Amino acid sequence: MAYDNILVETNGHVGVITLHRPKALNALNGALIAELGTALDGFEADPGIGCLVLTGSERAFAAGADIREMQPLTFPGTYTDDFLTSWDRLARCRKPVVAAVAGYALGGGCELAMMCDIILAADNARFGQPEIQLGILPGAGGSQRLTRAIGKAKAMEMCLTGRTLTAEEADRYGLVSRVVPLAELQAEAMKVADTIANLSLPSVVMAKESVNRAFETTLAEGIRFERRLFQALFATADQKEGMAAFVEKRSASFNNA
Ligand code: CO8
Repeated sequence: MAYDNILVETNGHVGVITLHRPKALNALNGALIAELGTALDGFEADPGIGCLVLTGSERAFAAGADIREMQPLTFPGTYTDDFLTSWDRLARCRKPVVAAVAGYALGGGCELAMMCDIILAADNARFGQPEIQLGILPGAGGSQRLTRAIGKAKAMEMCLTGRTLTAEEADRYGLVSRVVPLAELQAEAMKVADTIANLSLPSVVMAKESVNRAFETTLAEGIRFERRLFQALFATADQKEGMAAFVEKRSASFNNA
């Protein structure tokens, strides 16, 4: 499959998607989002892939939804077409996705990063929801995921004023898992993804589902959900292998079974 707005490659058991509209700071247009969905479908269906990396350029992860494309939109059109609904594809990804964010992650770019499971930020990363400055508001989950990630006070200031966070602030507020020097970002993201991709896929997918459940349910229901998944993993050969490897003091070799 040929892509015009993203680069797609496989590195061992890791699928790498690079947002690639360099002239527009990776502004996210409909064609790019459609291609992203196709690439995600491909990696999800590929049994050889255990984890994904989503990244951009050194200057921009993505500077937001494409403002030029959105400018002529109307309410009846956006409502009838359910504009933005296709963006959910990334959030529905069952395999883990590591976002490697350098430069601008603004508006839809910040929202895309927040749909990923782990955000690694380069020291030049900037996170923001500047939609308010355009007379709109975050439309791909920003007001919800940002608030859950960093709390009402900080999310409210960002959404109401458009203030951007430095990488160091994003780290301190808990938006990203850690900050690394720009030159090390891609290697570090690959290292994290490779570690995950070499674990047992059923346990990885269940762990992701279980953590995400915490945002959707009560503590008691979440704990029950986690316990059922935990119990289910004792039906896998990988649990036998993982525990045998520990007892025999060797590395485990998982088969995703
Ligand atoms: N849309 C379209 N084009 C863009 C965007 C964008 N979001 N961001 C940058 N570009 C283009 C510029 O127009 C420019 O193109 P050209 O050279 O043809 O004029 C090129 O990228 C380079 O940009 P700048 O010259 O502006 O670069 P600077 O270094 O001076 O500034 C900034 C960088 C600060 C990032 C600046 O470009 C900027 O403010 N961009 C817009 C940021 C923004 O407002 N983002 C939010 C957009 S709204 C949104 O995301 C809604 C989300 C809803 C969900 C998703 C719906 C699809």
